Amino acid sequence: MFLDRVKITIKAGNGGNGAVSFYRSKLTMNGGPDGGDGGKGGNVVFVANEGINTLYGFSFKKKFVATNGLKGEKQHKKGADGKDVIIEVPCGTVILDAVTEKVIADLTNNGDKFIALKGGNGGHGNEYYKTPTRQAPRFSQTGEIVKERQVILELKSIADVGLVGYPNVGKSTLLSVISNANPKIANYHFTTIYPNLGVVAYKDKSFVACDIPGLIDGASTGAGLGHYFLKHVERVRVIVHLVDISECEGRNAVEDYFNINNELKKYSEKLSSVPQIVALTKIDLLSEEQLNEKVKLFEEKTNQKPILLCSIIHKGTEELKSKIWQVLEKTPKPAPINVELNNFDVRDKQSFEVKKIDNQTYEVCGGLIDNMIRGVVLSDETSFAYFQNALKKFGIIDKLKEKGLNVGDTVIIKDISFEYEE
Ligand SMILES: Nc1nc2c(ncn2[C@@H]2O[C@H](COP(=O)(O)OP(=O)(O)OP(=O)(O)O)[C@@H](O)[C@H]2O)c(=O)[nH]1
Ligand SMILES: [Mg+2]
Repeated sequence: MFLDRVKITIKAGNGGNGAVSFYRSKLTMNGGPDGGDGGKGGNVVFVANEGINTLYGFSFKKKFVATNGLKGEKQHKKGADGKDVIIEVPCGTVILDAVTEKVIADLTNNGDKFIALKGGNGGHGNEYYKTPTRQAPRFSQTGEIVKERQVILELKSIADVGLVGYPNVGKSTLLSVISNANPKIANYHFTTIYPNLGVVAYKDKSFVACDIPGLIDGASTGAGLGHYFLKHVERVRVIVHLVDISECEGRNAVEDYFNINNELKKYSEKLSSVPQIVALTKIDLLSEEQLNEKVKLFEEKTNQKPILLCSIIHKGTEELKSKIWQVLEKTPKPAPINVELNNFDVRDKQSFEVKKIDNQTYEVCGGLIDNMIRGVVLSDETSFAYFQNALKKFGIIDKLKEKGLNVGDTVIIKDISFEYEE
């Protein structure tokens, strides 16, 4: 199975909670606070690995979770940080936000790395909250909770050269002769159902070529299989357009040439502007005289200077490779795909929303609340006082009053609910 798009779930580790602890020893009964901070959660990291060719592995495993940071300990000990989850993907993987479908990263080269989600921060231990006026804080901060997210992995082709043409014209045969690929070859249409990639050695250089399923009339709008794979060809640097000059299937070579180009153009302007090398295949099926006549006609009608190929006996293949290399040398590698969303991992710590549930009940939620609540222990007076102050400071009380809050009404904030007093 060829898998070139898959949706997966990722989650960074939560931060560990800060500890509440007080120093004790035989000699010291009431030592100061010594609760350590919680550890940071692990990150979600994508790494491109040239040893992986497909997204196939993701059809079995679709959820990747980094480990949480551990809680802080007494004696100022910080909790251990969570471990990152490393997700290895093939070179040429584009990562999109599953909600907006915007590109968040393009991992083209081996070793390219992208931290998609950062682990949650650990909570502060009670030691952190010690002040000259508050010598013994009995509260700590909980670790930051990180929500799971979904991303789409899309595999774009990293081929330098794309072989296109009608079915059965000999694309896979050519690929098998010039590269290390071993594609299926047979005398019927749509032998190739998924693109094959092969490395072509040329002098002391090499480049990557791919064939795609044969194109037919209407391919640009979905006929046949080619349409689905045309997007792979959009990023190649040169197209080798194969035309069966023997016309052994009853079609006309000149028409074939224009039809395929038409489909490429209809699919996208970008595709039709990729430099093209035209190669005429199956020349061995014609007599010399027939061949000369057909080639002459082809050249006149198309204004092209095609390469004559008989892949099975390697005729024309060296000339083709050299021509491909000449074009590749002049054509820069495509720029990485533009990242459209730079703040995929930005967490909202500022917004809040006030909802009126009924005449005497209000609820407040949002990123600001999630963050603020981490430092609150209801049973602790100082902690609760801090919470009430924060509600005023951030304008939450004003907003509640605007919505009609009166003394004695109930305010619900996460799992806390209290009666409002002035
Ligand atoms: N006589 C002759 N036959 C060839 C040549 N190249 C390929 N063939 C034959 O043409 C048939 C189709 O070849 P493929 O390489 O599978 O063609 P394709 O373009 O990849 O076909 P699809 O994958 O179906 O689109 C096979 O039977 C090949 O042996 C050639 O140069 N001369
Ligand atoms: Mg094929």
